[in-house]
Amino acid sequence: MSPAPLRGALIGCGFFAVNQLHAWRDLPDVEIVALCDRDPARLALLGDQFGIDRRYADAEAMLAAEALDFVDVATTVSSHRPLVELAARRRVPVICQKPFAATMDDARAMVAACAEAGVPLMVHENFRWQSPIQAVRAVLDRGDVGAPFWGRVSFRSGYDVFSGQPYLAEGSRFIVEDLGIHSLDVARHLFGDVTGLTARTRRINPRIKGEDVATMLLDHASGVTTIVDCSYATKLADDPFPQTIVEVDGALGTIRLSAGYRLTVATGAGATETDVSPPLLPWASRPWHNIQESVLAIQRHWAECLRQGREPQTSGRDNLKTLALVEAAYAGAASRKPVDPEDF
Ligand code: NAD
Ligand code: 89Y
Repeated sequence: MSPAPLRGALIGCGFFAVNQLHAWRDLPDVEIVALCDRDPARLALLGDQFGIDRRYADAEAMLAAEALDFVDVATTVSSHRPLVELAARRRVPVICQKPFAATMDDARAMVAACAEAGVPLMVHENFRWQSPIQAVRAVLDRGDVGAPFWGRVSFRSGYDVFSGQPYLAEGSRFIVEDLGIHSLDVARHLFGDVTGLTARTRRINPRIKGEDVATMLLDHASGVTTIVDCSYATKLADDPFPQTIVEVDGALGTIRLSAGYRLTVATGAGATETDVSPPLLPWASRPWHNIQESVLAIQRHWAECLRQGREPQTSGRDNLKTLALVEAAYAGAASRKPVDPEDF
């Protein structure tokens, strides 16, 4: 007999949460039993769309009233710490969207609160779960190109992200905290932890407050050197949004994940080109389908880890290292000096 579905609740019924709710609905062993948003219109919209009748304007009230196996926090960053600490106090396992926290102090406090309460905590850091990125990782793991010595993780686009997420235009920080955070996590996933970082940032779009271009040079403990670059000011003939382009040079060959989800592996034995396009899930829409599929993958991973008592890949503890790279990038861009992520 299969076990009873995990009972989850979601807090924050905004722009991105709809993807999370679709993905939860795709997982037969999970049921979202309650929703929370302080905006009644958004709560009603998603409640009606997904047929979820137990609705709350206040997260504290929801956690007091519902018997939950986990809570999924899909709000923006300013509410992450109070909501994660609330879940810890209530001893409810918690997923928190990226960026996990606005400061390292907040992030450490959130990790400590969950650890002290014995509560699993995962950051919804989904880009490493995109199937094209997983395909690159699989080639690296097979050893076909030998030990990597150089890499590039690149995201360059002119896509208007501000219409769906207007808050992205308003903060003093933009691309590193919002998008570069994913690229930095992908770099960690592919090449390991980072011991040094040099960064340069620019703001090109005059209608936003934060930086929309960042170029970072990373030293990995593995000896690999990488470039992580991102831009929302790059106007291309074929905008690849939201594809991450990856290049790897290894001792025995190269990997290129190019626009159009083409994966080319070249070794002494010749070259192969594979189409690693993500599937278009029934509820997904182009060009977001790549991100949408990774939402399903990370949420499946969470459910498996929760049932098996395993630490998720992007646990709160793990994500402190990605967040430290974000802080290092801002500090390094301001000082124009190389920085050690350990200092954050
Ligand atoms: P949004 O502003 O559209 O939605 C947030 C919702 O949370 C709003 O409806 C708001 O009313 C609600 N909310 C805020 N604080 C609350 C609280 N304390 N209690 C109850 N409800 C509360 O934001 P969004 O664009 O959906 O982004 C949410 C998060 O998802 C952000 O952190 C963003 O960076 C992240 N995001 C992640 C990805 C990804 O691929 N992982 C993609 C897009 C956005
Ligand atoms: O918020 C961002 C994210 O996490 O993925 C893409 C995005 O929606 C805009 O940069």
